[in-house]
Amino acid sequence: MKKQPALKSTVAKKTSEGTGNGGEFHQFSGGTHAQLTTQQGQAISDDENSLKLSNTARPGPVLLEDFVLREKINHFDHERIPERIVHARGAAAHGYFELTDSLEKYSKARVLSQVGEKVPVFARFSTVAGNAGSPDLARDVRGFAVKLYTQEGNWDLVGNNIPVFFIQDAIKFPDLIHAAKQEPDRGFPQAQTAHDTFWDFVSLTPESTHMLMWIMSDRAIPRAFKNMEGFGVHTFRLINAAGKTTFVKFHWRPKAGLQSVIWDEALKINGGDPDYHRRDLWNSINEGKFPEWELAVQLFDERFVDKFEFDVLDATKLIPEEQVPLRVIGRMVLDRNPTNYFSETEQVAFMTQNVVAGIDFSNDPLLQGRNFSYLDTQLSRLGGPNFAQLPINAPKCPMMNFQRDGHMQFQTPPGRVSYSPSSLEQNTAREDPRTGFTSAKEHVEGDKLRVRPELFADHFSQARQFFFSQTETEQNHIVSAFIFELSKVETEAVRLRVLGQLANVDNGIAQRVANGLGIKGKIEKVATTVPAREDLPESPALSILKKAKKSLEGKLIGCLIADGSEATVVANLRKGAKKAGADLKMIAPKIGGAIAKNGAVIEADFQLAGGPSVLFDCIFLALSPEGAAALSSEAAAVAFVHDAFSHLKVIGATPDAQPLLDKAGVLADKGVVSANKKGAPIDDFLTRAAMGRIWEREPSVRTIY
Ligand code: HDD
Repeated sequence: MKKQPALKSTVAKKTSEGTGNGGEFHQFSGGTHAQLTTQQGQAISDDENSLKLSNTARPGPVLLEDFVLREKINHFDHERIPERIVHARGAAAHGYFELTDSLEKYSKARVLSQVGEKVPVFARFSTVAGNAGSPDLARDVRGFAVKLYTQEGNWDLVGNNIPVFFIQDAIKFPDLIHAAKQEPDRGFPQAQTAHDTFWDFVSLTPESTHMLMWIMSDRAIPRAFKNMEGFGVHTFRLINAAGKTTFVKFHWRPKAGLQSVIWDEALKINGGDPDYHRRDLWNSINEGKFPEWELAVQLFDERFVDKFEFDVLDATKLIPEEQVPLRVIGRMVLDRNPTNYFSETEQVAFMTQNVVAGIDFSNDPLLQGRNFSYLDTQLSRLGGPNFAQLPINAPKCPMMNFQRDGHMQFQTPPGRVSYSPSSLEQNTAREDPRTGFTSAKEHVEGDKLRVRPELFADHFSQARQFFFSQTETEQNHIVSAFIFELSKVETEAVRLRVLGQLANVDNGIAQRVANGLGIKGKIEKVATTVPAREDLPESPALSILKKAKKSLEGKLIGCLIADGSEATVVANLRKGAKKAGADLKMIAPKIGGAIAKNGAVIEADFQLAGGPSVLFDCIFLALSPEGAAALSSEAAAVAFVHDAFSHLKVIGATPDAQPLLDKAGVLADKGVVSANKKGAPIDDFLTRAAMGRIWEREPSVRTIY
């Protein structure tokens, strides 16, 4: 990047003629400022007007000679690079990884064996199907990619927030993505799987069934990036100093706990704040509430591989935590927002093939294909083979080789020698088998064939295990999601085929979805070679709700105010929220704030129409009788309360807010915390809100099929 020259110029009245801004320089900050220059460093005298053959009264033609204009427009014309074919929509942050438990016995990688060493990281979270400008709350898998700049080179753990994948072999990836992205003839719908091509493909690809259960679950609509688990998905290998290998799966576990939104809420957040997730990440870091995850591993050997019901190299299967427990070995903290979105978040190039000595690949055919794809895609996205020199991609350890030249070569390698072996110069870089990357030794023999291993053929058992490991509420949400998605599918045969695949998981699930779609008649199972096993034990670790954290830490409370609200109620709520670690936001009819009963101004963070309750985890109505009366005929206020109720949120209210609760159709339950005498039930509200949503309310606000 070009450095701004140190040259300073003092602001002065512009004396030259013909400026369009009253003859003055633009000057907003006072004092001195850096000189604006071209890319070539020439100082710019006028950034407001192109060079014209002109007189002061009328503009004449613009002159081709104007290199300032041409350079500026030319650069602008080339500001975009191709967005990622998948995971185009993303947000990222810097931070560090710290090892807390050494895996030296299993891996010679420094990052996995030196306890206490802090390794810089850059983590990017993303949706998969949507284009770069699509909303954050699409129902989708979230990318969870972490670049660890270790002292032994970059290690990229390019994972997702779901531990399994749609397909078993990389050769199907282009088909999967073509089916999921906007349909090629019409260019829509984007950022969603609720359309014919996606369901057509997956209904003909039974190996997707387990993943479908996950993406129809609330895992696909997380509350925030900080509330997501991350998974390396594939089985990798660790290699220790003696060359012994151990299989490993990587897991990121969020300190803030798992949390998701409700589907109707997701739909509305996409309108209310399409940047909901990236804003939350940015704000959390800005406010010093650094998102944090534990890194945990599942370690296993050949003996486990032989006895496991499925193939550990099949990316559509997971290994239940109950079978191979997680061992926590470190933590990742994200504590710095990017300085520039394009330079860092857009130009970062994650690649599965970036591993360091001590970590190795397995023969998972999906992983093997990925190892080709990621380097290849960077070449077209970043324009040439020197993208690793971009600051965000460059390793933070010494890097020396004889790769030379190419587009955008920023280095100036000295000397005559750009090859190896060589003898002309001292101290040229050499390979070293003792310290260098070595692959796990493996004896392989067989026929050259295009086949899938036999153990890969069971597509339904873990789908079934996942469904029945969920709470009743979560199962209901999965069923509703299937109904929603399939109701957007126009081709009846596709809907029926999906039901036929679901029947392979469980007849009951298929029947519930059919009921919700209004499809009558017997569901025809799609033929399968391996029926679902019914003997796999439930795995509570697969449920979000079974391990949800009951806390207000990091949550957002939305408080509705209007003229006449009591300032002390708001002050007490603020105090209580702070103590609970939550953030309190004020929503008022006017962004200028509300005039409290005592005449003070209560500042607003949101204007009512721009601060719908979907943006908050729970709401409080701090209203006076006049305020409640006025807001009862304000559709946005009624919707604010009604939505919070139907999204099962805890609602706190001053007694005077009752008319608004009534207008919004709020029925008394344990999540509606309203004092019936003077005073505000702040403590009760905060205690109740910390417990999370009121799941028992759900059957009273929407049909459960
Ligand atoms: Fe991929 C991007 C995760 C299968 C090909 N992938 C990408 C990103 C994530 C994943 C998180 C975004 C990285 C970023 O933030 O820049 N991908 C996965 C996971 C998979 C997976 C967890 C299965 C376990 N991917 C997969 C396959 C292929 C690709 C099978 C191709 C054969 N993925 C790509 C890609 C992308 C990508 C086309 C697009 C942009 C990029 O790489 O840098 O190469």
